Amino acid sequence: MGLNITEKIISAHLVDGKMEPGTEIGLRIDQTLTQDATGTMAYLQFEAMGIEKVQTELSVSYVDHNTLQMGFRNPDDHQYLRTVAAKHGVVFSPAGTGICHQLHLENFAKPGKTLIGSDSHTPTAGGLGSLAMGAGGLSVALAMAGQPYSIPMPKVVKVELSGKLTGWATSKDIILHLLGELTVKGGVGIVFEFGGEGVKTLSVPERAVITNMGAELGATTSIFPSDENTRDFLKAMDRVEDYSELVADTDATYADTIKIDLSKLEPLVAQPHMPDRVVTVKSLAGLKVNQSAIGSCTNSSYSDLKTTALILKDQQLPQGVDLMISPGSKQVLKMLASEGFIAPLLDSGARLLECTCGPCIGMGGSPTSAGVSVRTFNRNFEGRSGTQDAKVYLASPQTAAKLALAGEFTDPASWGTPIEKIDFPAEVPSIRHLFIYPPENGAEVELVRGPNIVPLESFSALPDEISSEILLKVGDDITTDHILPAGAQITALRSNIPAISEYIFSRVDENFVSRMKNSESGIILGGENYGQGSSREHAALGPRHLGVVAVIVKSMARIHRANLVNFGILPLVLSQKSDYDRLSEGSHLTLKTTEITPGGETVATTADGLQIKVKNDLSEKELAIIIAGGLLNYVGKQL
Ligand code: MIC
Ligand code: SF4
Repeated sequence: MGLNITEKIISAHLVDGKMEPGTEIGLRIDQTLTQDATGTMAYLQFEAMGIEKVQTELSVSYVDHNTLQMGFRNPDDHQYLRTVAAKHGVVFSPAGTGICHQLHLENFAKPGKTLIGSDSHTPTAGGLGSLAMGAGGLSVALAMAGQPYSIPMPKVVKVELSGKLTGWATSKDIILHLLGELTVKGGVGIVFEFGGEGVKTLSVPERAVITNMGAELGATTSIFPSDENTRDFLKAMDRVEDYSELVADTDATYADTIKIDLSKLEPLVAQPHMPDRVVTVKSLAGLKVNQSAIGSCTNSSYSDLKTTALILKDQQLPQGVDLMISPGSKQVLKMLASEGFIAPLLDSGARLLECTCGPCIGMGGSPTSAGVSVRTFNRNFEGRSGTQDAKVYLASPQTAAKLALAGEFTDPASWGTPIEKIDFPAEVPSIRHLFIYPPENGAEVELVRGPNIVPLESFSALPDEISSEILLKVGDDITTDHILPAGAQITALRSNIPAISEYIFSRVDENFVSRMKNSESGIILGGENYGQGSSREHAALGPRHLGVVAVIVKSMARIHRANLVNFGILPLVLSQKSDYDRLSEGSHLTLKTTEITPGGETVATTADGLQIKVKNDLSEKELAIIIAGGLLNYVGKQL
């Protein structure tokens, strides 16, 4: 029987397990990436493993999130990241060089390779045929140490594209369409593999927009074949030698097939505050726009920004409309500059920001109170922009630029002739000399650790019995931004767990931390899709530091669940969802952890004798990790 692309890569990297959906598999990891906000922790953990040199083919450490450097914290973190990279054989990308996923696509990703990154949008590299997954920092540290990466074998769903995009529709509208159809829970346990005639009409940067935002579907990852367009892209990047063809066998099978006729799509937006609240742009005509932001790891490629410049050329933004543009990399910026596209951007009144995540992670660029901001990003969670009551809409660069110019939502039928598809210029400048490559022998490199780098805490093993109160009850769709908000002030504390833990759930319930501090331990009760969004392991580490022993929910997001396991917190699921209503904040639960079996059901008893059945989907190894008090304790003896 033939294999699909996902199965081909998995079978070539399979170290443990069988390719049966749902069962645990271990994969050999070729490449890793980290970014600064999750990276400091990942390298502290790597150091704790006592391995001299990374065991992967390539590991890269990017600095793109926390680049404001207000005070000593961020620059100290960056200095630590630079020295620890040199010491252990990791390539380092300094602040301002670009956004990790855009840089990785341009410079390092290869078809057929496995990549894990401590950032949930690592699947961006699926646009050129890598099997690229987001993971917690500790999982990435382990992969750097040469250990396999464990995941449940995903189901592979084919997304068959036919036809061709027309009018003002873009690849962003393909993924927004999918999000509208499948919702933010629609991809759990799934790899979306793109195929069909329509694939040929999409360039690698267009494909990467789709695989990037596939993360918002909750998918394990998304992947495109590696074909002539991939070859063209790698050639433009001056690394055609990295090309290899990778297509599904003609008799490959899939768990399911979703069909999309590209010619039927029109410009779409995701409304506040979820990426799946998708409607057509025209249906919102008349809604005033205060701000647009073009950039982020989703839409900051050369073609995205040149299109933007062509739309803004000889136009002037209306007074009071703020338009921010962040190129994805210095390569993109240099191409725009050499082709004369910076002046049209500046002359329109737009602001050119650094090549970083910027406003996407709340590093500046917050909208006005209750303002409407149209952003080309992948997330619009409440408060993430830094303005709690702002309304963020997610759209393509074309849509964001057109709506900024109009100062309101308009019908794309009135936008005139669409911008033609953009190819790379004949000469693509290289920025590869800006990366800092590690020396052959890192032993002599001196590690520099500023006061913001706080040593790792060691956690104790799981007690035989949990006897704790539910100290927080939350509803559905709690994101990691709810658990641990982003923004300059908080993100600067990513290497300091005691300090950052003060902000756990701070925007949901300001008394949660003090309730935790007044108790030995606590339980969190959640609804559906708990922990969706980012890969930040601080959303597990912080609660663990405060004494959370178990999270009991209706359902949970993949990366957050893995992070809970890594730090020894029990991820439990209510067997009867209706029990959610029988429990409240303050309910006391007793549960014998010695009775927990992998994939089994256990009973938790309330103070008044109510029996609540909870199940888990833990593998034997995951359970052993939790019992040991987390992954570092578990592997400590084995490495
Ligand atoms: C995000 O978009 O939320 C982030 C910041 O890139 C995160 C990682 C983090 O919290 O550091 C992600 O998506 O994984
Ligand atoms: Fe950076 Fe935003 Fe992408 Fe996260 S989603 S990596 S913050 S640009």
